Amino acid sequence: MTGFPRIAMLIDDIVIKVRAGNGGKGAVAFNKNMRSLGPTGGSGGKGGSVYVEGVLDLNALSQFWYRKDIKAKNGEGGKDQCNDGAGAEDLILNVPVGTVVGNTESGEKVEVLKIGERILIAKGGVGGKGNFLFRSSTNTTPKEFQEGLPGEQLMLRLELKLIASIGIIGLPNAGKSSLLNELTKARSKVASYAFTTLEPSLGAYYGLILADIPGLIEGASLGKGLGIKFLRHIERTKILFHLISAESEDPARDYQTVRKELESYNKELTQKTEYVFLSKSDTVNTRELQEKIAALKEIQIHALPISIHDWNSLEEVKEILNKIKAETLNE
Ligand SMILES: Nc1nc2c(ncn2[C@@H]2O[C@H](COP(=O)(O)OP(=O)(O)OP(=O)(O)O)[C@@H](O)[C@H]2O)c(=O)[nH]1
Ligand SMILES: [Mg+2]
Repeated sequence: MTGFPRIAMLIDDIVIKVRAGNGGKGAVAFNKNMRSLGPTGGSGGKGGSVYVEGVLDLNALSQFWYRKDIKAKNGEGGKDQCNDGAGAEDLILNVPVGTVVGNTESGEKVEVLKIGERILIAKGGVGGKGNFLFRSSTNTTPKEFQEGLPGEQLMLRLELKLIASIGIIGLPNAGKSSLLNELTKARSKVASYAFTTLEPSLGAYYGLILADIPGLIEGASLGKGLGIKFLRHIERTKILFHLISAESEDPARDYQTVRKELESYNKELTQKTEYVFLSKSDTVNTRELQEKIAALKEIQIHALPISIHDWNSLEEVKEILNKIKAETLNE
């Protein structure tokens, strides 16, 4: 089988060469009609520019693994009969939101913060003038024309620094991916075993970005399970949604296990605003649910019971999201 092998690893730091298209060459042509002699060479079209655009797909940078030399098309040359050459299409490179785009030479950096946000990286060259534009009263048969200008070229470093507003964390199998999928259009893999999610995935709730983080277990900070390498993805999120499964024998212990791992990784993670949810609330009866909520209360944790099968509970989560969204907009 040919084609691209699947890249299992998340590409989050890559250097590529980017070249915008050159402007097309201006034409030299003359009218063949004996009654109206004169220059008719059209101008060249503009070269394609290169833009980056923010997308939700965290794996978007992997396209550059096999394609490190990116070039937009050149503008077409001018033609006779005063026809200008066509401009080349711009090239749009999809990068995950949260990508820092740096010029390796000048050190200049810009960050792609929003889905659909487009930033110009390399400008296409302007097309050259054809001889029609060189005509004058003193020069009625100009042979002059211009070459198109070259497109900009640069080396770009693309560095992914996740910028989700909310990180969804918890032990494996707590229902993190299911919740992300319910709240957004994301299709994060869901299954009834631990470590279904191997890479973080993103979803957008009306512009608010949620990150589903692979499950954490005791000892993650020492490298157990998937380890903690993904925690760096929530270093920049402001808010955590911490899910504890209602199926758990000891929800308070589950809560503390995850908090301990966060703390071992970086104390700052424990200072973020945290909303705690007792997930899969439909899997236990009301009495058991109350007991588990009470157990969490004993360690000063107010947990909201939720289930993907309970529409009302999801509405409550959405209310929280709406509130966060309103506050984010006011910042
Ligand atoms: N009954 C019930 N089952 C749920 C609920 N949410 C998730 N599940 C199930 O629980 C299992 C685990 O769900 P996931 O969403 O994959 O859990 P996760 O926390 O993302 O798991 P990892 O990626 O392994 O860390 C799946 O079989 C889901 O169908 C819920 O609210 N109620
Ligand atoms: Mg998952």
